[in-house]
Amino acid sequence: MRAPERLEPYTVDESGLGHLPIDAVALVESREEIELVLRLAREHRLVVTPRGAGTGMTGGALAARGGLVLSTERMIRIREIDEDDLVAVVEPGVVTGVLADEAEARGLFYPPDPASLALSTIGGNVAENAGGPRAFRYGVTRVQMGGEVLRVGRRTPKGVTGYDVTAALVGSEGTFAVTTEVVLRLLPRPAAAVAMLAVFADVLVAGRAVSAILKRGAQPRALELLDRTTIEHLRGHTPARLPVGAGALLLVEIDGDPDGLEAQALRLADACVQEGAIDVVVAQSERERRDLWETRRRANPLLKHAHRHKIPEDVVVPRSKIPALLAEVDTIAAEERVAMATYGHAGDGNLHINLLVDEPLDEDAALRTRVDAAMGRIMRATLDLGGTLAGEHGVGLLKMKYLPWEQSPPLLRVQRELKRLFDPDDLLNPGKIVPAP
Ligand code: 2HG
Ligand code: ZN
Repeated sequence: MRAPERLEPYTVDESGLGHLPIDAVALVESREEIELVLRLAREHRLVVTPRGAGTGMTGGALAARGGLVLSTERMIRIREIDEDDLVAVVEPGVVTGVLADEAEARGLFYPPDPASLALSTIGGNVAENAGGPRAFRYGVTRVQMGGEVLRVGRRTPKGVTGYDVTAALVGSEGTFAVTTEVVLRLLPRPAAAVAMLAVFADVLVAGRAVSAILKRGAQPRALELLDRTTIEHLRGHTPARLPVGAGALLLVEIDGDPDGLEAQALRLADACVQEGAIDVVVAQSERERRDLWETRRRANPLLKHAHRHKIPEDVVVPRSKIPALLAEVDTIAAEERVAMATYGHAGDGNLHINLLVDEPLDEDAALRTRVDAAMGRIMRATLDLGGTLAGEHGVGLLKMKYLPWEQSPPLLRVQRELKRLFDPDDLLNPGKIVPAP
């Protein structure tokens, strides 16, 4: 389709990078149609940007060089859920939460839970290595096997045949290939889960508590941190009531057999108190537990709603360095006079530091300079602490210029060569991830 008003939704994502113009959208419904589009694109030298639901945070689905957007939103079939071998075979447009519910209805479990799970699709999750709170226990999105034309990976739990091409494809942000079908591993559904909120007066104490709690042997499936600014944005707009006066919260969840779970919850609550929590509130019902997670998932939309610009960071540091990073973020925010809200997957050392700006950035050069300086300083601090610049949002357009700060010239060269191997004409989502030399 080409009508301008119908193209508009395909020119934007959740990165805050604004609208990038495109020429047309192809709404494909099958693998054959994807093949056809890609063949025509090659013949006519047309640039193609694959797209799932457009919930990405770094511009992976934005068409950096215009051209055609290839949307897989209509490929929504769950082809198979194999309850014996614990695998699901799905089309790329299947919504993450739909697959999770479908698995749950059969006593199974699809762990990845990006905050956007009600909208985001499996194809996009695979392209971006989407994570979420449960990535702490279960890891970010990985697949066992890719498309039909180039079928990589395996359906078995184990297998080492050849190079790990699957690993190169997953997280390639639509720059190597378009996913036509995905095989995902499922798990048996944990019998029960308990969630609790540990309340801290100070975010640095909460940050220190993260590694201390884990060192005590607790094995939660999610361990999230929310700072004061985030809490104040959530308050009054979410199903769960948030404790008044909290300087920071840790949202912790354990799962397993109901028998042992209560004792485990008590030990965990005790560990939080030992490590400085002033209070611990345990969800008393499944409803309260779900409300806590719904509350957590609203952080991104509510912050976005409250500010003209919300520039998301997705850095990761070794857990023990979380307090150092948080302290540095406070210093940077004060010195550059840029407001920030920090929350995220602290168990993984993965923090979303969001720069919040209320004035129009493109009309104020001095403000732009301060925001850029703040971003750069957060990246530098992360790398100085032994961290990495992207935990689960990909590199896309937003982080591209920082990649050479983290990765050596030989490593960047290898990645450019991989891109050439998969896409010799540079037609597939060009201008992303690895900057030109
Ligand atoms: C989350 O964890 C998402 O809520 C969005 O990854 C993060 O708003 C963000 O920066
Ligand atoms: Zn996240």
